[in-house]
Amino acid sequence: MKYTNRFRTPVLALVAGALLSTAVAVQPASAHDPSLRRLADRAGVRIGTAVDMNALAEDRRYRGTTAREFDSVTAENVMKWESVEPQRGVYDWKPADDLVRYARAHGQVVRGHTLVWHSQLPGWLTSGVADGSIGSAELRGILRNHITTEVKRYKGKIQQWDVVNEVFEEDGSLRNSIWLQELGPSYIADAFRWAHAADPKAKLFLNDYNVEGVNAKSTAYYELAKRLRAEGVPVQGFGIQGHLAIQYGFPEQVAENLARFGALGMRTAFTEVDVRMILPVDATKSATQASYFRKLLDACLGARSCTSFTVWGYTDRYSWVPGVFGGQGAATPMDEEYGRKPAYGALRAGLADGRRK
Ligand code: 9MR
Repeated sequence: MKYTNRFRTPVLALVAGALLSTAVAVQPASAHDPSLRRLADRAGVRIGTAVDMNALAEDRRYRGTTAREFDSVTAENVMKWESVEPQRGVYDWKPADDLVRYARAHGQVVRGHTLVWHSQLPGWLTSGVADGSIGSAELRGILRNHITTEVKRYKGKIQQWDVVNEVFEEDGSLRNSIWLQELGPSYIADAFRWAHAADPKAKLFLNDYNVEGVNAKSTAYYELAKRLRAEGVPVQGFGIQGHLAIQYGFPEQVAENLARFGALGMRTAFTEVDVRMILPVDATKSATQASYFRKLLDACLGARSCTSFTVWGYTDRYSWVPGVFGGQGAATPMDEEYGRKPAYGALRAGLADGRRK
């Protein structure tokens, strides 16, 4: 599929704005409104979204809005191992290639997600480890090959890679994944070294949830990053997913957390922000949600280390939340009809206010 930018000329933008405003919008879109990406550009930060490749193929509004509003994209699923190598040695790069092409056509950078994770692994790999047909030495070679092959394929086209994802438990102990069990803790440093060898210019990130504020888990990342960097391991960034829920309250000490990673000389990024709630939506919950988006964005804009702010989907039409958390949802800045919620307005206002000096 060939993707074109429908919003390049003012005339086309007017038509697109009219199309968008026919939706049941909480706040109608106007072609004269500056997009999030334009405001982000002025503020000196990337504004990103996870992209659902099925939606991108099938939904014209989704394609247009993704291009209009964002200057960074992350593959929600199609760069994960089970997607790119569903059978051993049999690769399917098509949807990931499509995203990279779409990004290029629309002047967007790409965040790569993700190389080493305990989840969404291909069945051939997990069953091979479970039945003992893949031993530890072979598994290490398989991991090395996976990282090298994928990172090389997109060399020069991925700005930041989430190299290892979700490797700590809430108490700060290493997650008991097949990687830890089979390879021991050194798999983390190895993964960064292999990724760096494959694309020396890509910025390489650790990435996790529940690490917005200062807590046992984020402190475990801080100590790990400090140690790895002291050992010369190429770890350049800390990705904070930002999956929040209004019923649990806003995390504490977010600014302090960003600052300590910045002090290590690292970049930081919010990589998967969404703010869910117990349904149904009401005005109070929407306002709280908006304030959470704004506070995370302000934390990013207040930290020199924070170079990008990515939402994990921008419309409730395609959000992962209701499928995983029963009775919860409405977690993104636009409703299912692309109507702009207060959360969208909060992002816009935050970006318009720009960086705090
Ligand atoms: O949004 C993703 C969803 O479509 C997948 O089914 C799910 C599989 O585990 O992964 C979701 O994305 C996750 C991301 O890759 C890592 N952090 C948590 C995200 C939400 O579960």
